Amino acid sequence: MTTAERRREISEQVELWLRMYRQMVAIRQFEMQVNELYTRALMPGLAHLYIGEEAVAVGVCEAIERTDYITSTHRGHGHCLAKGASPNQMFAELLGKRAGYCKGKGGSMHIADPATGNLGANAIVCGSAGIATGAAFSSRRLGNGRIAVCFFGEGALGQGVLYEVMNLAQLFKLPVIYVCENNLYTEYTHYSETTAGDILMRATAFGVEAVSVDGQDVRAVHGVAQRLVNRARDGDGPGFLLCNTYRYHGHHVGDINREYYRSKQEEQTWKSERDPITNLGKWLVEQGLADTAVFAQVERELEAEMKKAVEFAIAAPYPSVEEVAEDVYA
Ligand SMILES: Cc1ncc(C[n+]2csc(CCOP(=O)(O)OP(=O)(O)O)c2C)c(N)n1
Repeated sequence: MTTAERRREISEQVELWLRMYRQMVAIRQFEMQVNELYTRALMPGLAHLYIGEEAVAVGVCEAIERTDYITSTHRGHGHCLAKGASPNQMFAELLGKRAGYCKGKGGSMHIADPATGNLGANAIVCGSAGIATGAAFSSRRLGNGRIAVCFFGEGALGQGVLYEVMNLAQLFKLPVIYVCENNLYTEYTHYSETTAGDILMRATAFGVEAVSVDGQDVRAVHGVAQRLVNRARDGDGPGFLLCNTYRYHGHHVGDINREYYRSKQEEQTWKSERDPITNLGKWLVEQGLADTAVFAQVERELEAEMKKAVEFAIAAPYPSVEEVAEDVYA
C-alpha cells in the first residue's frame, strides 16, 4: 500500500468513527424527545427506549448497505434511525399523525421504511426472525446480493421459530445475520433466570458462525458485524452476533421504579463506565482525532434537529375519520 493509499484509508476510518458517533447521538436525542413526549402526555401509548444500546444498531447498520434489509423489534427506534429513517416521519407515527410511516396507524412498534430496507418493527417477541430469513431467501433466489439483518432481544431466545429459521438458513447458506441484543432483562426478569446454557452454542449447534461482542463498543460491533456481513454476502452462510449491552431506562417509558428487579447502582455503573457515546468520544480524543468541542457541537445540532422534528409532528394533522380502515389488514 502506498503512503497516499494508507492516508486515504485512515481518513475514511476517522470519517466512519465520527459518523457513528453522530448517529449514536442522533438516536439518544431522538429517544430523549420520546421520553419527553410521554412525560408531557403528548404521545398515545408507550414506547421502549433504546438509550444505552445505540452502539449495536449503529455498528451493525454501518456494516450494511442502504439496499440491505433489516427487521426490528418493539425497541426499534434506534434500528430505524441507524438504517436511515426520517425523524419527522417517525415522530409523526409515534403521535398518530397522517405524515407518519404508517399514516399514524402503527405507532412506535410498527415502523417500517421500505425506502431504507427496513422491513419493519414487530411487537411480537421474535416475530421478525421468519421475515428476515425469508428476505434472505428471496435475495438468494433473485441473486441480488442483498443481506438481511434480524435484530432481536435475548427474550427471543425462548422462541422456537428462531431455531427453525437458523436451521434452514444454515442448510441453504442464506445471507442473514441474527443480532441478539442482550440487555440483561426480558421485561423485569434477568436473562439468567430464563435462558439455560451458553447462548452462542445455540447457534453453533447448527453450524452458524457465532460471535460475542461488547455491545457498548461501537468500533468492536462494527468490526465483527462487517466480518459476518462479508462472509454472508460471499455465500458462506448466516451469522449470529451476540451484543452484550444495557438499556438505561425501563422496559418501557412507564417503567419508572425498577429497584425490585435491578439496582440503581447497577444502572449507574453502566452509565458512568460503559456508555457507548462517552467512550467513543474519549477514545477519539486520546487518539488525537477529535476534540471535545466537536462533541458538544454535535449534541447541540442533533438536539435542535430532533426538537424541530417533534414540532413538525405536533403540528401535523391526524388522519381523517373516513380513512380509519384504509391500509389496515388485520
Ligand atoms: C410472543 C410474545 N410474548 C410476550 C410478549 C410480551 N413482551 C413484550 S416485550 C417482552 C420482553 C422482551 O425482552 P427482550 O426480547 O429481551 O427485548 P428487550 O425488551 O430487552 O429489548 C415481552 C415478554 C410479546 N410481545 N410477544
